Amino acid sequence: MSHSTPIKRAVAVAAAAVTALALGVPAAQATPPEPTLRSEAPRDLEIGSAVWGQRDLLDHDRKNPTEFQRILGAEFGSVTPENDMKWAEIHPEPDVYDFSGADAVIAFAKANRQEVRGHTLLWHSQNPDWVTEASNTWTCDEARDVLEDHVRTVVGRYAGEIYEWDVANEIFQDEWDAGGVRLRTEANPFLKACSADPVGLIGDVFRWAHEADPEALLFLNDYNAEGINAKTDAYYELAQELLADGAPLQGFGAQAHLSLQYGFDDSMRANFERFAALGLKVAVTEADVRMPLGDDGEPTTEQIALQADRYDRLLQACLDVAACTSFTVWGFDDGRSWVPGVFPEGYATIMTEGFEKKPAYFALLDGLTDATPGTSPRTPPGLNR
Ligand code: 9MR
Repeated sequence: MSHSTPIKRAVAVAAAAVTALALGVPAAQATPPEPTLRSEAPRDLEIGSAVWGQRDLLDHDRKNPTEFQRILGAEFGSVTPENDMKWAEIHPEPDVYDFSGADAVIAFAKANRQEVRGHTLLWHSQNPDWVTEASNTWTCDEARDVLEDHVRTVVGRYAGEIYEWDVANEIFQDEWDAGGVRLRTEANPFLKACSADPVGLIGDVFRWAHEADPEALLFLNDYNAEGINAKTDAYYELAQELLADGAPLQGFGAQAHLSLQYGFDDSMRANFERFAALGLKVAVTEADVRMPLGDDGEPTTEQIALQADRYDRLLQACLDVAACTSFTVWGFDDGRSWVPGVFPEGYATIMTEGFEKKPAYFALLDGLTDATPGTSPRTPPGLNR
């Protein structure tokens, strides 16, 4: 697969030649800047990666970044804290907030002129023990008070520095879960305490977040939410209900954790379009494409090519829909991917453990290079750029 970027490369070569001439060195010696995902992205689309600040950014030194940090800054215009803003990390005890990991992500983003996607405020997973235990006895009012304090504190701390927030994450069960697609009123401690009116609580979480940071775009976010299916039908209904109720819902995110064991759902573009027709933004929020590997731990040539094709199709679905604001990969290198720890699969990201760019990386680069430059402002005014 080629990774030439004809027009921008030609411009870069010409510019480098002019500079070289001005400096009195032969043009042939001048090296044009390498295109990156962020340099090729249309103006109205952020290309992002997840990063775990607590693990990979605490030692960040602007003048002497690690190889990982250099690539993260060079390739991506947006970062999502992979774990640092989750309850267990940021609010480990009832009266204790630990902002160290999240602050490191924000500081890194500022140093590299990147946007930040906040993740996440209401989720059934990675909650601290004190929340899980208390949820067995909470009244709805008690749960609401705890959640409101958390949302106002966390969103308020980073107000003006987050362009999109995954407010509610994975709040619907899957078709194959007991009881089928319905709100997670058992697994989610807050929805459980307020199971008499979970939609009322969800709407209020959006209201509290909006009051704490009126500039951030507020999203619903889930996996298995790419195409049109029973789960996204449920989200489509919920979105309409929340909007009719005046809740400041502004976006729908499809995580896009794909596996080559399954086919690609071609209804992704249509799914994004129906949410966009409600007036919402859409986003690909956690893309990766995993696969079962052979005994040698290596993918086949066919798998490598198919992975590139899947990344390309995910990106195209976003590029095809004007309301798609961001395309984020869930980590860019296999060495830091969450996948091998959870599935008997791997090779899910766009670079190897040694940061070698895979065909999947070049598929994204080519797709961005060929995309029509956008015309809408990339972010609301006043953000950290
Ligand atoms: O990548 C995250 C991993 O480091 C955590 O251990 C895990 C805990 O559940 O969460 C992972 O990120 C998840 C994201 O927050 C929500 N969508 C699914 C992601 C992969 O599990």
